[in-house]
Amino acid sequence: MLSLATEIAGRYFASCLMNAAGIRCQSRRDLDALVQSSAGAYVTKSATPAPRSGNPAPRMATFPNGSFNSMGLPNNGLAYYLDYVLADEQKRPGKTNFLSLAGTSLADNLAMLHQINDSAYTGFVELNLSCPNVPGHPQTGYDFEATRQTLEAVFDFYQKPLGVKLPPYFDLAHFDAIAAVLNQFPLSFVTTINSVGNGLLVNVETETVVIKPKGGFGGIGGASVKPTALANVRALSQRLNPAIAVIGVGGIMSGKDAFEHILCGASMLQIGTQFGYEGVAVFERIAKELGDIMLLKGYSSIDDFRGKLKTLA
Ligand code: RRO
Repeated sequence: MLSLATEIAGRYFASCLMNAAGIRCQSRRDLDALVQSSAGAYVTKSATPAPRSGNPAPRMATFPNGSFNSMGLPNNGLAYYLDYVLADEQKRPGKTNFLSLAGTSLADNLAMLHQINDSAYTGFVELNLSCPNVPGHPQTGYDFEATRQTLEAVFDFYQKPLGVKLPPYFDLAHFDAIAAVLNQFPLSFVTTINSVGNGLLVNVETETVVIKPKGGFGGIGGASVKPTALANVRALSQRLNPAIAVIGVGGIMSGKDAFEHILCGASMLQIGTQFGYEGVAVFERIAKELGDIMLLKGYSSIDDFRGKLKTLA
C-alpha cells in the first residue's frame, strides 16, 4: 500500500503536503478550503499581535519562472488565527496544524507565545524568523546571535511544540553557524526556505520597478528558487539533530519536485507559489504525481527514500 503519510515530533499526518505560510491562508474562508482539501495540514498566515493591512499595492507580481512579493505581513491579528485553530481542534481532535507567528520585535513574539502557551492550543507554532518585507526590520534568521537570544527567551517558558521558518542561506559556513544555534534548542522542526529576499524585477517598457513597496525590492518564490531550497533542506538535514524534522518549501510545482525535496531530507512539504496559482487542487495533483514516481521506483512510504540523496563517487 502506497502512503504519503509522515510524522513530525510524534504527530501523524496522513499526507506530507500542505500550504506554505502566507499563501491562501489569511482568511477563515481560505483556511476552511484547506481543511476541506487533501492537504495533510495547514499553516495560517503569519500573525502579529494586532491586525495589519501590510504594504501598499501593487505588492505582488509574477515572472516566467517565479513569484515576487512584498506583502508586508498583512494579517488579521493573532486572536483571529488562535480562535480559528482552537475551534478546529475542537471539531477535529487529534489533527495537528501550524500557527505561524511573525512579530516585528522579540517582545511581540514573546507576548504572542505567552498567549498561546496559556491557551488550550495543542498544535504546532511555526515562528517566522525570515520575513523579508517589513521596512526597517531585517530578517532575524540572518543574525545568528539574535536567533539564539530569541530561542533562549522562547524556550525559557514555552512548553508546546514549536519550529522556526528560516531564510535561505548561501554559504556552507552559514549552514554550520545556524545549525549550531538551532541544535541547542528542543525544536520540533525547521521550515526552509522562506522567499529569497530582496530581489528586483524591472519593467523594460516603463523603465520602472514592478511593485511599490521598498523601492521595488521583494522576495522571490517559485521554480527559480528550487535549487536554493533543495540545498537548504539538504544542508540542514545533514547538520541538525535528528529529532528536529526538516520541512521543505521552495519551488515545488510537481511530484518530481516533491520527490527531490524528500530525497534531500524533507519530512513535510509546503507548497507556496504553485498553490497560489492552482488552489487546493494542487495537493491532489502533486500527491498523484509523487505517488506515481514512488510506485515506479518501488517505494511504499516516504521514509523509504527520505534523506537518501547520493553523491557522485
Ligand atoms: O507578508 C510578507 O510580505 C511575507 C512574509 Br511575512 C514572509 O515571511 N515571506 C514573504 O515572502 N512575504
